[in-house]
Amino acid sequence: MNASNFSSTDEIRSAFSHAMSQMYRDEVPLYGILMELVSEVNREVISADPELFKKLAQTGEIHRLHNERHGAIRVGTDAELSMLCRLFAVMGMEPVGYYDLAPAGVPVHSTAFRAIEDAALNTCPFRVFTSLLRVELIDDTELRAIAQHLLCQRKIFTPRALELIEQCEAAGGLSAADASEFVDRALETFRWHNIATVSLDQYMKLSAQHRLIADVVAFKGPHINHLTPRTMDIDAVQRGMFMKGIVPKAVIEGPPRRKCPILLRQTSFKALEESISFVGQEVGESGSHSARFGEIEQRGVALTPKGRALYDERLSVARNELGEVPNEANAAEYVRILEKAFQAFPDNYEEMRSLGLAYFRYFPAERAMEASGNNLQMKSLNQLVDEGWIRFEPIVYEDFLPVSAAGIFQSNLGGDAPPHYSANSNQKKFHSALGRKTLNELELYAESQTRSLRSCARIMRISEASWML
Ligand code: OOG
Ligand code: NI
Repeated sequence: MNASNFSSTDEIRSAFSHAMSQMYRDEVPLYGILMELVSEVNREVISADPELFKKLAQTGEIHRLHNERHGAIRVGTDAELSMLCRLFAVMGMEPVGYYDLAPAGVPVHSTAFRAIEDAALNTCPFRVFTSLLRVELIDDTELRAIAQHLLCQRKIFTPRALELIEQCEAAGGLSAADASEFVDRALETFRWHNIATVSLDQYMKLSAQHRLIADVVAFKGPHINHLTPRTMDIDAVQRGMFMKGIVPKAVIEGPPRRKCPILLRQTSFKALEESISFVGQEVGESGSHSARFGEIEQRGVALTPKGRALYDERLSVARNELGEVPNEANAAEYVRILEKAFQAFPDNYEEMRSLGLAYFRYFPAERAMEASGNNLQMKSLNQLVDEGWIRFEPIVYEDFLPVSAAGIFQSNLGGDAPPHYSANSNQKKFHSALGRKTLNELELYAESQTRSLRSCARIMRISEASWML
């Protein structure tokens, strides 16, 4: 079989994302209700803004608005993580970014599997936030040994999915029929099981260490714990959840509401309490576990290291002023403090661009057609933009934020104050578990920006300008 007979990785990823969405809606009906709310809000925002409608229609995004943007899973061993890496590679998803959540009291480190090419992201931006439990952070040695034993024994992949991964790696792709079978068999890994692999007593002990440890160790596999559609107005969805009787987390994570959105804002409804049968229980007896929730996201422009440092600084100014973790009781106060702290972050694209705070994609403007008669060679990029030769658009942030991710974890793991882990961040260990290095997200945005500048220069016949390097 030659490459042209293979399904494209974009096709496989789209099919997988649809199958996952269908499975999750069937399993968690409340998530279906959230999806309806998100669609309603998106429809309202778009019908009130004809310009936005035109833009979404032009880029084709209008058809993809209702597709989920991300999901999340948690695994327990290096072998599970490295096999997941190979499974996601079949769908054109690579590990991007390294997130250490231990400083925020969550005993995991994580990456996001996602497509990296602009065109692939446009076709299907689906990504999976994937966390590896840091078993070494279980301080009770006996419990740690039990956890390790349980994790080493379980088999989270179906034999057929494993065969198809190998076949894909050897041949360089999968036929349409094999791809469809792969999606079907790969999906099984992420299914919910309402039967635990431990007794209620063991579950309680694991849970007392950290609820997340119980969520990873006590089950057959890494059930998908949430899916996240994109909304055009996250504040409206947050309000709407109250009206529909869905309980949202206390605050929206990330930056405050702005005219020019930056990075990522997220909120979720709280995880459901679900009935579970534990090992050794009599028929009719059961306990419960909460893990699964629904989340929504709104994305803005990707920030440069300088912009990101300013974001981190403003966020910590706000958190320090609040003096405690944002919660139900201080939510309104937190929003006020956050907005005040972010007044020092410019809220227009031109300023963010000229100050080097964010990444942009550059295009030759209409005027560029007259470029050859003009001496553009000596002009700076700012001059070319100011004089209308080149225009620019924000590059959307495709990744995650560790403080926000920790907030999402915490609000779904229940009430207790987060524990303090003194363990160091350990990216090297994560890479060795993964079987490869994670890609640096900042480099990906910078490359995208540079590619767009080079193409402007080519079209406008400018050579060796410092701004295209
Ligand atoms: C992942 C939480 C992080 C996000 O959107 O930041 C996350 C988890 O709960 O497993 O999904
Ligand atoms: Ni999420």
